[in-house]
This record gives sequence, structure tokens and C-alpha cells, in this order.
Amino acid sequence: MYAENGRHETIWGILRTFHYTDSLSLSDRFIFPKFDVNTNSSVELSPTGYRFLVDLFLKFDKDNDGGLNEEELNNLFIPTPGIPRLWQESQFPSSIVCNEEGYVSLQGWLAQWNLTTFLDHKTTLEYLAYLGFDEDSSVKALKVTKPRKLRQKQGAPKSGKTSLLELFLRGTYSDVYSPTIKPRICAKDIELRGGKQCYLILEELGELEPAILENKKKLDQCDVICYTYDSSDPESFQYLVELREKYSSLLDDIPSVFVALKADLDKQQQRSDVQPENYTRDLFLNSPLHICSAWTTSLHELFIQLVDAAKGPSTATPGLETEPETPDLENIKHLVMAGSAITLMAAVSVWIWRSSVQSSRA
Ligand SMILES: Nc1nc2c(ncn2[C@@H]2O[C@H](COP(=O)(O)OP(=O)(O)OP(=O)(O)O)[C@@H](O)[C@H]2O)c(=O)[nH]1
Ligand SMILES: [Mg+2]
Repeated sequence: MYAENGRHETIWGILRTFHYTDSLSLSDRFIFPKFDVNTNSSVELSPTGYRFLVDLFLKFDKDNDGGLNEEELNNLFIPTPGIPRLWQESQFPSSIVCNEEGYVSLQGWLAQWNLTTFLDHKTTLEYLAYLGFDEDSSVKALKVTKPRKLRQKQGAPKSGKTSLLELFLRGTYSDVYSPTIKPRICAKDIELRGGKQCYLILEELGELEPAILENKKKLDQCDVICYTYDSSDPESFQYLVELREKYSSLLDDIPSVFVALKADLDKQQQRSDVQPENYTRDLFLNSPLHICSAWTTSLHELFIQLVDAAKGPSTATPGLETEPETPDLENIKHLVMAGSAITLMAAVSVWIWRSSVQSSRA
């Protein structure tokens, strides 16, 4: 009866009371259904998938405060082997927006699933199966995007990448500097011009940066590189110049956006062979956007530029002289979910890089 009513957590509650363990298992074909993805395509949640996740959230937010506290989250995950490993690796919930109490908000919950699906759709399929998405298969919760061009982000050490991530998620950042060692990833929806929304995935790779630059396959996952430097530090830009020189064959194919951070501090002449404005001009790219972590509108402008670069890669690819093209709106699947005011479209992933060698100098 409980199974028919979709009350999987109750069934598991009963089984656990009687000391059944996880070895009572679902068939592999059900947990890991076949799902083909073309190269250069990525996987996203379908409207049905989003709707299921919204309903799940609402069902388990028992106190109706718009956030899942630890107990509510644990209850939700009872039918599963626990919070996905991928979530633990991305330091969930620091990867998403939480409410004031630090509980997972609906906005953050959906962003986390969006991130999961982008990074490893098999985890999404597996968990939706545990959570009772569909008695036949969880594949209806997903969709494959059209093959797309590449996109991604990277920057000079100590230039303010982590602060940017913090601001993106929480609207504040810390004055205390601590270098990023382990990669940090976060996802959140942003509003574009005209009110459309999109999920932006930002990643700062920490010490993994050199390894990523040597891994073409990993590089392909990313949409835009955002090169960040500190406009108040005369040594900062040269780092980007050298890095781009060293890896030019890989980096030249990828849409790029240059950003000068810490615009609130005095701008210094960069001690590099070429000044940033000339460097970007020679690559037929926009001049570096001057951003200060405290100016929220300038930040928003940056996030929009990143999405534009992903949507119209030819306008943002180094060395490509092209007429500005209209972003491929076909690719932007604009969906409105029933029962919620959230509109969705393709996710854009952006990586922020730094070199461990350089950081020890910084
Ligand atoms: N004045 C000013 N300081 C900033 C701004 N953004 C970041 N900072 C400070 O700059 C320092 C470095 O910031 P992080 O965000 O940690 O830099 P990072 O690029 O992530 O550094 P690594 O991870 O070591 O490469 C911190 O002390 C921040 O508080 C800004 O817009 N203005
Ligand atoms: Mg950092």
C-alpha cells in the first residue's frame, strides 16, 4: 500500500526498524538505466525532473520554513545509501545558496541537482531511482543538450577568485585570505537580460589547475575561461600571459573573458610585456571588465558576459575576428515549471584556475 502511494520513506522506515540493511538492493538495471549522451553534449534535468525535485523538497520541508534542516534532509535521504558522494566532495551545502539558518533552500536544492546532473548524470539517475521518481525508469527526469561549443574560468593567484565565488553565492566575502588548495565548485541560478534564468556553475580548481590543463577531456567539460587578475598588483597580469603562452594550443579554442578584480584599489601599470587592454584587443576580445567585489551590479555584468560568451562562443574565442552574433537562443531551452516561479535554461560552467607555483610567490 505504501509503495503504491509512493511513500518509499515509510517502507524504509519499517525495514530499518526491523534491522534490514542496505543489502536489500534494487536491480542495477533500475538504478543505472541506459542513457546515451553524445560527445560535446551535456545532461540537464527535464521539466519533469525539476518538478519531482520541487515536490520532494516541499514534502520534506515539514516545518514549512523554506529550508531543509539536517533532520529533514536525513529523512529525505532515508531510501538512499546517504547523501551522494559527489555532494560530499563538493562540500555540500557550501556549494549552494542556503537560507539564514544555514538550511538548504529550494533555490539551492535545485542548483545542487543541476550541478550533480552536469557533473555526473548517473548519480542523478541513481538517486532519483532510490527516491521513487518513476516506477519504470528515472531517465524521463533528464534531457541531453544539443552538442555545444566549449566554454570555462581561470586566474592569477590571490586575484580574488574565491571572493568572487563567495559573492556569487552569498553576496559577501571575507577579508581574510586563505589560498584555495582543493577545487571549489558552486552553482546558482542567475537572471539574464529580459528576465530569463540560467544556472551558472563556477569552479575554482585550486592546485588541480596544472593537471586540468593537461587533460583535454576534462577541459572539454567547461564552457568559458574567465581569466582574472588583480589590477592593483603589477605582477598579476603577466601570470595570465605566461599561462596562455604555455598552453596556447588548448586555451585558444575556448571562449574567454578577461576580468580585472579589486577595482576599488588603485590601478597599477601591469609589469607585463603587453598591457591588458592591448592584449585582449589583439585577441579580438572585449577589454577586461573592471570589477570590485563590493559592486554587485558590476558582478552581475560579469556573470552575464560569461553566459554570453558561452552562448555565442565565436564572439569570445581568442583570435577569432567575427561580427557579433546573436546568441543561439535555440539552445536556451526556456522552461517554466508548474507550481513554482522558477524559469530555467541551459547551465553554463565556468572554471577558475590558479597555479600552485605562482601562489607561493604571491
Ligand atoms: N580590495 C579588495 N580586496 C579584495 C577584493 N576581492 C577579494 N579581495 C581580497 O583579496 C584577497 C584574495 O582573495 P581570494 O578570493 O582568496 O583570491 P584567490 O584568487 O581565490 O586566491 P588563490 O586561491 O590563492 O589563488 C582576500 O584577502 C580578499 O579579501 C576586491 O574586490 N577588493
Ligand atoms: Mg582562491
